[in-house]
Parts: sequence; C-alpha cells; structure tokens
Amino acid sequence: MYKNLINGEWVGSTNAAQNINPSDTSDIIGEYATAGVAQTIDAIAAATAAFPSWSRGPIQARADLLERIGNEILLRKDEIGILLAREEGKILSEAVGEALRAAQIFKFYAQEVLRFGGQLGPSVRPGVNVEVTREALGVIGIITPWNYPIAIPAWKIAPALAYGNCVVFKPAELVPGCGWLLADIIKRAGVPDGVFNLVMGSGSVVGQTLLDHKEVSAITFTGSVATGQRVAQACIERMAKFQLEMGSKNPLLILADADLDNAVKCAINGAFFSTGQRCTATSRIIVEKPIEAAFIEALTRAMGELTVGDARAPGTDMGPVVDQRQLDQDLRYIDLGASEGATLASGGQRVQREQQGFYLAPTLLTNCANDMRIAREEIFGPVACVMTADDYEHGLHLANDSEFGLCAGICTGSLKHAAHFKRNAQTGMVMVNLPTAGVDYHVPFGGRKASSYGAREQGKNAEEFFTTVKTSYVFADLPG
Ligand code: TXE
Repeated sequence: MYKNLINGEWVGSTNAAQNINPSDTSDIIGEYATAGVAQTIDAIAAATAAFPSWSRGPIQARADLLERIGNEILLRKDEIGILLAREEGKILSEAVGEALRAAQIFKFYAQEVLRFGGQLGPSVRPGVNVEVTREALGVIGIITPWNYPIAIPAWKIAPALAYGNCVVFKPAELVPGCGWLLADIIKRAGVPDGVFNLVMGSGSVVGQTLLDHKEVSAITFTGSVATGQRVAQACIERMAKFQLEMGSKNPLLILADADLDNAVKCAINGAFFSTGQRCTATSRIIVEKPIEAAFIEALTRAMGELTVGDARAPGTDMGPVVDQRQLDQDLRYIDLGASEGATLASGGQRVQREQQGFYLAPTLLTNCANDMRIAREEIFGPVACVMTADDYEHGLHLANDSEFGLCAGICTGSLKHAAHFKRNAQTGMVMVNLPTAGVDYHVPFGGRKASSYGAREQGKNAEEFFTTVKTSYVFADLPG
C-alpha cells in the first residue's frame, strides 16, 4: 500500500483506494492509503509545528531543496510520464512533457527564492524610513484536480515552499500515483519533517478538513466551479486566504483571412489534445461565415486521422477519458447537443479497443448557438462546438458572451483584428494564431469571471498569493 506522508513518516491506513488505468480497466496501478479526518489533522499539526523554523531558516536551504526536487523529476521524467499516462490517460509524449514542466517549475522557484525582494523608501514624515517586505503565510492546503496530476501540484507546492510556507497536499482521488511519487521525491530531496505532508483521500473528508481547520492559513484550489464555490464559502467563514482556478468554455475565433491549415492545427490541439480535459481546452470554435464550410471539412478530415487508443501505445494521438463518470458526462452533453438542435458532424460514439477503457471518439458539433447549454457549460472532454460569426465584431461578441473567462484565441492574418482581440477579449489569457491551451511557467496563469478567483498562479506572480505584505516604519533620526 502506498502511504501518506505525515511529519516525515509514511503512515498507512485501514482504508485504501485502487488506482485504475483508464486505458485498461483490468490494470490496477496500486492501492493508495485513504486518510481520514484524524490523519489530516495530524498533517496540519505537523506543518504548523514546522513553520517557524522553515519560514525563518536560510533561503539557501530552500533553494537547494527545490533544485534537488527539480533535478530528480528531470532525471525520472520518462518513468513519471509512463505512470501519468497509465493513471490519467494522457498520451505518453504529453505525459512526459508534463513531468518535464514540473521539473522546470521547481527549478524556476529554486531561483525565485534567491531573488531579492522588498522595498525601502522614505516616509512622508521626517526621520522615518518605510520598508515593504513579504512574509510567508503559514500552512497552505493544496487541493488539486486529476487532469494535470504532476504539473498543477508542482505549480502550487514549489512556490508555497519557496516563499517559506509549509504544505498539506491533497491530490485528486483519481490520480494518487503522481501525487505519491512527487511526495516521495520531495522527501528524498531532504525536506524537513512536517514542512511537506501528503494526505490522499476524498474531497469531502480530507479536503473539507483542510478547508475548515483554523491552522490552515490559505487554500489553493483547482477543480470544478461547484467545489470552488464550497472552498470560497468555507474560507470566507473563517477569513482564510484562498485562490481558485476552475472551469472554462474557451473560444477560438477563426476569421476568414486566417491560414486555414494553422487554424485547423490550433483547433485540433486545443479541442482534442489531452482528450480535451484541459481547463484551457478549446470548446467553442467560432468561424467567420465565408470559410466555415471549408474549415469544418478540413477539421473533420484531420479529426478522422486521430488515433484513439491506449495512452501508452506508440502512435496514439488521443487517450481515453479519465473515468466512467466523466465519460457519462461527455456522452450526456453530446446527446444534449443533438436535442438542442446541433448537428453531430463527427464522432459522438464510444470507441472499442481490445482492452476495456473509457474511449470516446473526438466529437464535433456544428450549427451550435451560443445560448445552448453545450456552448455554456464546461463539458471537459473531447467535444467541441462550432458556431458561425457574421463578421469579426460578431465573433468577438460571441467569444465574450460566456460566464467563463480563462483563455481566448484568434486565428487571423490581420494585425488590426489580432490587436483589437487581444485588448478586448474578456479573459485572463489570449492566444494569437496559437491553440488556446499551452502556456509557459514563468508568467501569470489565470482567468476572469467564473474561471478564477484571487491572485494569479505561476511565475513571479505566485508571491502575491503565497506571501503577505508587511509595511514597517522605522524612526532612525539619531542626533549627530
Ligand atoms: O472536480 P472536483 P472533479 C471540472 C470538470 C469535471 C468536473 C468534476 O468539468 O468534469 O470538474 O471533476 C477536491 N472540499 N474540472 O469531480 O470535485 C477533490 O477531491 C475540499 C475542471 O474531479 O472539483 C479534488 O481533489 N475539496 C477543472 C479537487 O477538489 C474537495 C479540473 C477537484 O475536484 C471537496 C478538474 C470538498 N468538499 C475538474 N470536494 C479545470 N477546468 O481545470 C472535492 N474536493
């Protein structure tokens, strides 16, 4: 049984959960200990006890730790990629790429630790100086989803530790394998006892305990809107700091002057890579009327060339959906699309393979309207809707007409329209002639409206969430 990491010790449990390969449901990856309330409280207590020495300890120790973690992930990226593909269903190249990304993130924050911060300046009062500094928050509860089982934990854990916080990390139930492996690497790198703790288990028990515990200073969460709202309510109740990254309904606007081949590549990548299970996935493709027919024809042709299969098999372009519940949700939305009047242009059905897995064909719904539920609610699968724009202004209006606002893309040869779109898209991120998914780690990540709440993640911006600002006034006008 893979155990939880509490105060530097591997701690078992009477309960365990099976980790199942979505490409082959007969393949059980392992048994993972399920923590309860008591173990979660033990982890919080260990993190609380470790905080004073960790937050005030030498920054070189923190930098070295993060560097060692990054180096080991880098060294083992292929092995981690295989595990990730096996438990989440992302194809091997994407999974190895995600492991590499996790390594880069740890190495970035290893350097950030040493970046000199703070401000010193004169007060408006004579003889007084003002210092603005940042301090660690305390214990951070980290709650992550299943779709990026190593990169999302990395981009929360690395800055949390870098800025001097202690961590209690709860991975998503479906992907304990990557969470456990990351914890093992962090422990092997020499993290002091209690500074980093892993508690695997359910959202309603482990997650809820983190939300409600008074010693947890802040919660960083990525997941669904519904759970995000619960996180917000629980944190507001006891005035804890929180940060939410949730769903989206990202638009890709394709204008008549776009390079058609590139537009198709952007749509394929954005809508179907990682089986469409990305918060930045393209789910609304808005096409200007004159090229709509040609675009749909080229896109469905390219979709027909995608090989759906075992995530670890060479030649697979798209792996399975993560589990039965998500597959049922995807199929429900496809049926809903038909009943709302959309046309099923491609896919829509389960795919049979030798082994039992949650395989779904990449699916395109055309003749969609922006007020249909399939165009407004996050499906989170390989399903994209196409809708028509009369012109650029109409396309921009459709792109912005959404409860969500994470990322928006435009494909166009027009600098004027690209610049206007960049300025007027109501999202946290904009892509020009690029897929909506695929971001860097050294710059802010996050959205607007129902997609995100609180400070942006990643890059230097992470200090906004993981630290608190202190303003000190010093009277030092000594005589002579
Ligand atoms: O998310 P949950 P699920 C969306 C996507 C997907 C749907 C459901 O539409 O179909 O969410 O996925 C923990 N207190 N996204 O069920 O439930 C939970 O254990 C504290 C989009 O996986 O939000 C897990 O660790 N924590 C998103 C984490 O919250 C709780 C990525 C996320 O789980 C909790 C993932 C509670 N009461 C899902 N209940 C994106 N856009 O990136 C659950 N959790």
